[in-house]
Amino acid sequence: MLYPEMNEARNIMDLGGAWLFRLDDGKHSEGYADPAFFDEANLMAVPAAYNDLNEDPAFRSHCGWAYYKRSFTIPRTLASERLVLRFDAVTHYAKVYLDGELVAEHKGGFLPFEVDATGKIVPGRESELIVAVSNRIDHSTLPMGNEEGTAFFGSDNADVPSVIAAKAWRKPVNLPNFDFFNYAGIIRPVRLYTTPKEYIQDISITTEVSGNDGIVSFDVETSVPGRVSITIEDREGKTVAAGSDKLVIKDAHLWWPYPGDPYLYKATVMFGSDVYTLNVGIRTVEVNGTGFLINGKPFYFKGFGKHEDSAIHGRGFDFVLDVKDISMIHWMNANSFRTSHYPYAEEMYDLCDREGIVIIDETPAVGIGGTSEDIYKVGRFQEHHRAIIHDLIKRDRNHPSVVMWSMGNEPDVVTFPDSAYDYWHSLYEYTKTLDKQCRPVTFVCNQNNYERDRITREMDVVCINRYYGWYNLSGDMDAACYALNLELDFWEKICKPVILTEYGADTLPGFHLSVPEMFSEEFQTMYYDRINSELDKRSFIIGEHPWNFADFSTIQGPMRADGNRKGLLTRDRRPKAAAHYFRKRWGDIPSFGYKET
Ligand code: GCB
Repeated sequence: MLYPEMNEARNIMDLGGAWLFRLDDGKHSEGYADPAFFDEANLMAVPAAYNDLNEDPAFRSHCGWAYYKRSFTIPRTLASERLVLRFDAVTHYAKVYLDGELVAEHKGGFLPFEVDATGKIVPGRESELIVAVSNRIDHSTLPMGNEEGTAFFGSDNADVPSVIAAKAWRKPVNLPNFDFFNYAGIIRPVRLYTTPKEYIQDISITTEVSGNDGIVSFDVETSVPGRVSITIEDREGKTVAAGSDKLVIKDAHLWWPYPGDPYLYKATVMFGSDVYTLNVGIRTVEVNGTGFLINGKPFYFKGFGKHEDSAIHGRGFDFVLDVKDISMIHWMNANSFRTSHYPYAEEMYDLCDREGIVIIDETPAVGIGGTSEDIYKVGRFQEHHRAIIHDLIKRDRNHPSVVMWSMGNEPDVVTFPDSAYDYWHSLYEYTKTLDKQCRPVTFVCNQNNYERDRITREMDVVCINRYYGWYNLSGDMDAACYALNLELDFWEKICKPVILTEYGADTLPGFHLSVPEMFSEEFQTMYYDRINSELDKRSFIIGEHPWNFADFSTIQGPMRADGNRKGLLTRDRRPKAAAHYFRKRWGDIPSFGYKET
């Protein structure tokens, strides 16, 4: 799906701002509110997660539908245009009503959807837009919520009669099977954009390198058959290639990750009176033995697992924060991150293309499990998961920064290993069919019985989250390193590239100790230094992603004091001591050829 663009053929109107808003009162469970329902409404910022924008505790703990409303009128001068209403992300389920008519329903909180509103929105006449949003999570949603009555962090004393009774008595609650706050609402921009009546529907590009030349192949879908013409300009604005599908750029500049030059060409696609421009980065990606090659050279991932998370905005789109995060990524001499645990706002991918930051692009399939039954049999998420992978690749396939797809994070793959194998193997094969650029495909596995897990080893790159020294062997870094090495001996025999996609220690900024114990800044730095020394001895380890880039909000519970504190940065992006440690370490580690023998 193409990102909305303003150019000589297309216009954009932003529908962000202060909308009317009301949490469901229990009488509109189907997700529809009549306009009179808004008589007692609050004001709500769009885009934003609604949870932290009101001091009524119901906003944070809400479970179910919430309603947004606004009116708008667009200029009469747009009468001859095609009009498209686009939502970049509504978390997790949306019903959209235009002047009382249901015009769209969308499941999944982190990918865009749009409605052709030509004829429904009449230029010069006021339109009323109501959006019903559900934040419900269960075994049919991704991320997944528990249905057996226990939240991620809390055993709830399962066999105590009074606790059982209280759980049955309380009003419905979301029980996330994942460790980030379930922020909800219209979290990304809402826009109305125009195209000519005959228009460019979609564009997919693939890039190859042949000798010194770059070959860029375009697959352009149009609303009606017709001739497409394409030009490519270099950074100076000089046309370097022209054609209709396969364009050759002589002596091409390749796109290189930071600190190399992330060179971008500008492609302009023309069809009738429609025009769409996009950045094109020419680079190759492949796995070879235990190497991950970008432009034929072995790349070393230095970076993080991240979240879209900040004070007040929650998970709401925040361009200021994204620019700051890119700056901090550069400051720490990092070169990559994983979009843990859901696709991020498209603006971030655009920044990464321009800044040379490499992305592992992850779906919101987190928390698959958490039940004593076989989740692959009792769950109702399978079709949805496929649809998400399909839509994710359609959205992000043209970004040179995206070098690998992650189908999900930490599913249960050991309780029912055969079901897990069948499920993930077929999903892997499906994902492979969708990407013409043939990027590597993976999923990220948790600390489990790696001998029993049959599927992680089948991924193109083995991505493992490990907390030796934190959740197990807590504080004992000698034992932690011993255990880690036993496991790494196992992975060495698998002969695949391995990335440590998570490892970390909760740390309270400003808590200092002379003897490094857990939660102190000294422990966090020592923990990383000890683990990294082991990683450095293994040539098949091709990346290190500490967990997490910054502290972030989670559900309340006995394991979390003011959220997850494993950030190298605080939630407001101030460095802890470990951030300085990594800045120095990564300054000394090249992005390419670090472990070449
Ligand atoms: C994990 C999860 C991540 C958590 C992290 C933790 O394995 O992938 O979502 O936040 O552990 O800190 O417990």
